[in-house]
Amino acid sequence: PRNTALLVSISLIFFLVLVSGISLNVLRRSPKYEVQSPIVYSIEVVNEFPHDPTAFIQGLAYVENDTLFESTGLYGQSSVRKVSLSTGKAEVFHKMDDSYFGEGLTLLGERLFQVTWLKKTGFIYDRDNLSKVKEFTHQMTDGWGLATDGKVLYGSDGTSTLYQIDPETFIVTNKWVVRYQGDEVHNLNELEFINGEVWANVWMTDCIVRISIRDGSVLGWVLLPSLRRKLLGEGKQIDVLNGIAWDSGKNRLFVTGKLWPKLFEIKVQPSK
Ligand code: DDQ
Ligand code: CA
Repeated sequence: PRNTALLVSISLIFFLVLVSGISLNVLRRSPKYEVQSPIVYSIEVVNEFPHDPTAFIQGLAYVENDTLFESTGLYGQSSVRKVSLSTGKAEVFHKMDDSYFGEGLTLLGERLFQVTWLKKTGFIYDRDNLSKVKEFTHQMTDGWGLATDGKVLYGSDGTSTLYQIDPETFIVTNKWVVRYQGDEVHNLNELEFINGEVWANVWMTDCIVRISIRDGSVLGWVLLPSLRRKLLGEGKQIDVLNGIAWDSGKNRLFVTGKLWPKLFEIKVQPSK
């Protein structure tokens, strides 16, 4: 009986050592944050278009026929515009009420959706004449960026959260905290839905972050410092990079910024 007790205790200790060894190993192999290896992309300018240097761009969307929709900010100067790509001129112009600061804008079906800074009020416009059709209230903490996959809306509010929003009820149907190697990516601003990903300008940086809507993880960083530098080098009085638009028909990517006299068509490639 003494031998049996000894044998049982020895096997028990052996078993415990084995189990803890295995679990330690497992722990070591699964760190708290999955180590991601997002790709860094650089850009190449393939086309330059003239752009209104007085437009404080807060929302940008491409639709079809070389036509863009733009939302501009600043109190007293906020607007929604239907703009010709080649001339940069507004073909249709809607001046917003002076108490609103225009922000993200996107076209879903026949309706243009826009959010506004420091207010939870958004607007829906007719895509042809830009007349106001409706007002809505959203559930984000603020209105910054807006995009769509053709079914639902995606929104940002300057935090690290990306929201999925029902375009009929404006209820938040999903949300993700955007993280890069465990750290939150704050200041998510103008958005664009591109091939299943959401791309976001990070406010006050020359970076666009590519976000997975599977889990909010960062799929890549697009670095664009060359654009703002080029314009500053030309002595232009400009603000930050802001505005991404995707032409899904011709796979063209457009970017511009606040008070930028140009809109660029760019290609992105993994940087070496
Ligand atoms: N947001 O784009 C980050 C959401 C808002 C930016 C608001 C910047 C106001 C600047 C006012 C400058 C006056 C020339
Ligand atoms: Ca956009």
